[in-house]
Amino acid sequence: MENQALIAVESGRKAVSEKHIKDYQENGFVKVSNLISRECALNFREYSKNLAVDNVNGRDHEGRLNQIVNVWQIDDVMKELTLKEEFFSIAEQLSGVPLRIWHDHILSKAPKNELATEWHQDQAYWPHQNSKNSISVWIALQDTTVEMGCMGFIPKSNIFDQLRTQELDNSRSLYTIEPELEFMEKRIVPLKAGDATFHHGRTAHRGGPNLLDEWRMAHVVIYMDKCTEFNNGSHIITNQLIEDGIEVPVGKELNQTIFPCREVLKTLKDDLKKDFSGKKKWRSLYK
Ligand SMILES: O=C(O)CCC(=O)C(=O)O
Repeated sequence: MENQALIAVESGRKAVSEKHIKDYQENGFVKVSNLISRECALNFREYSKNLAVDNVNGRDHEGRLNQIVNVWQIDDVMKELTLKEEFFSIAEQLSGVPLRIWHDHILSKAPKNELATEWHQDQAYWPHQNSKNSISVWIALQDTTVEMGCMGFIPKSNIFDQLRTQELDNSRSLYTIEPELEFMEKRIVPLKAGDATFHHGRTAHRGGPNLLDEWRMAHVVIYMDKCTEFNNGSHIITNQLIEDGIEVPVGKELNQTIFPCREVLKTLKDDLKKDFSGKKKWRSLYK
């Protein structure tokens, strides 16, 4: 993508209010309106849609969701969005701890895709220990209504912090694992283009079916605690690092270059060009 014109990331906001922080701390998720401008969101929508449609290697989760992982390492345009410092700062304001980027992903749902991404928590899929505050920002790249497959959340479900992984194609999987969750309130959160939700790694959520004729495009950046350690679990991101010959010691901090904390963000872009030149491949596997 060397000659690709960059898309300016116009931040709608640089900080969140005390109310956002309180809501997030209470419920395990919060909606943040106007995280980026509408125009910026729509520009990224077109760009990322072309990547998703062209991406034959993007993982298709039994037809329900197409996912391109770590796109920021292989595409300079998307990197501008993923590395936006304001998102990082807001994630730290909400979680209240220093963080690192775990990975990003483009999550797209094809038109007339009637399959939901069923209720699940993210954390159980990750090879992490010592990470109690992981947080994802899910940015709507177009107006994302219920009909288009917006996200839904179970407030306070992050109190269940020991659950095993759930099946994304089974609407009852989460409830089978923790029956109490079936009776807890569900909140469906339609978003306008440029709005976002931030959710905790243990907050149960679901992406609805896309009943419309348009692609549903979202860009997601996941942050983990800065002190997160590798627990030797199998995961596409760490498996790939190991395959690339990078050391990932068990029980030690995940502090490799691709997991930047905020202090190194500014210097990162040039370093990454060096580190990843010649290694442009699509990496895509869920969670
Ligand atoms: O976009 C979706 O439909 C699901 C998103 C999701 O599961 C996530 O961001 O963790």
